[in-house]
Amino acid sequence: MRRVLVVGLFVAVSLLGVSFAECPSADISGNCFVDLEDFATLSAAWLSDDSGSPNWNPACDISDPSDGVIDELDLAVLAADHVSKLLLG
Ligand SMILES: [Ca+2]
Repeated sequence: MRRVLVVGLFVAVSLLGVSFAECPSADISGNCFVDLEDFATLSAAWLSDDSGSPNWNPACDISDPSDGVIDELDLAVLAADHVSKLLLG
């Protein structure tokens, strides 16, 4: 019984690690795809910043490093991840 639990835990942790590793950084919606849903969410937060903008969404601050502004740096990350998915499948 103990062996089954250990193996089950190992498999669960391994699967979680794989699923997190495969999700692109620009996956704002959390569905592991960079698609129009992510683009729409980023668009809704466009040019907002973390100083009190009503449309600020910290999940959209995907530039590296994150800088507290939703701008072309975040859009570039989203576009690169989207194109990467198209080219690599
Ligand atoms: Ca940013």
